[in-house]
Amino acid sequence: MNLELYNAAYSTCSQKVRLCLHEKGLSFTDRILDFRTQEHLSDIYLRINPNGVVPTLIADGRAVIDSSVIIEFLDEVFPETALTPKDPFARADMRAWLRYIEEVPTKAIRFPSFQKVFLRHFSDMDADQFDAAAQSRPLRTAFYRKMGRDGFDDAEMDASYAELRQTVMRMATRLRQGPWLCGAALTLADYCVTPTIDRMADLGMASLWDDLPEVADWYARIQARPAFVATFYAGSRVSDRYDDLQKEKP
Ligand SMILES: N[C@@H](CCC(=O)N[C@@H](CS)C(=O)NCC(=O)O)C(=O)O
Repeated sequence: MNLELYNAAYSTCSQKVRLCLHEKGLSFTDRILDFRTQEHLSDIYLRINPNGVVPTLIADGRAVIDSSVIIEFLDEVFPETALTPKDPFARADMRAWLRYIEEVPTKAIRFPSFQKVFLRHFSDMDADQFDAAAQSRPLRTAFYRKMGRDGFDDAEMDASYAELRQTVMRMATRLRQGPWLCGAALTLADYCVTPTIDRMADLGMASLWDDLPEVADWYARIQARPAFVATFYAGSRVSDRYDDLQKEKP
């Protein structure tokens, strides 16, 4: 099957898919979209992905969108190196993790990512330019408006930290039985949350799991995998691109 991945180097949702592609040893054409020139909001891309976000997988010419859908699709089409348990109860457990990860940490990590990194590209805009930028995002207009040109308030940031803390605490509880989130085998759930954990580390937030050695150990084991090394190539972390974040690096 011919695979092309529209993605961005440092997009956490793209990293989820790259992790699975590399874990399965699948080759793909890497189609990098430039957020700064808003390639992901161009008419041509919106026809492929009406949400105006990355990633999009093109498999034999057909588009598959949404990172969690894409990783399940890949695991169904390429079941060798299975990343989904066979037992229906274990599958349900893994899917519950996928939903939780989408609903809680994936949303929560956007707050520190935008506050510390991406906000700077919007803070110099005038009100009309900013409103146009917000409106042009099919899925994110409300999120951008909430952020505004001044960033999120303390209550919004505190709520996102609380959700990220809840995530690592839940992970630690599971990893005590481990070695992976869903038990004996690495699954899609581990790779679904990996980019969020890596982004936290990159933004200097690894102290959120200082008291959770299970999470630190899991992250070290994930980082040692060839798929991780291939996914997080030089230039794929925000601290690689923004000099002021260098000091936050672990
Ligand atoms: N539910 C979607 C969300 C994708 C998403 O939010 N992608 C971000 C990058 S991680 C994006 O493209 N943002 C574009 C923007 O903010 O304009 C998925 O998992 O694929």
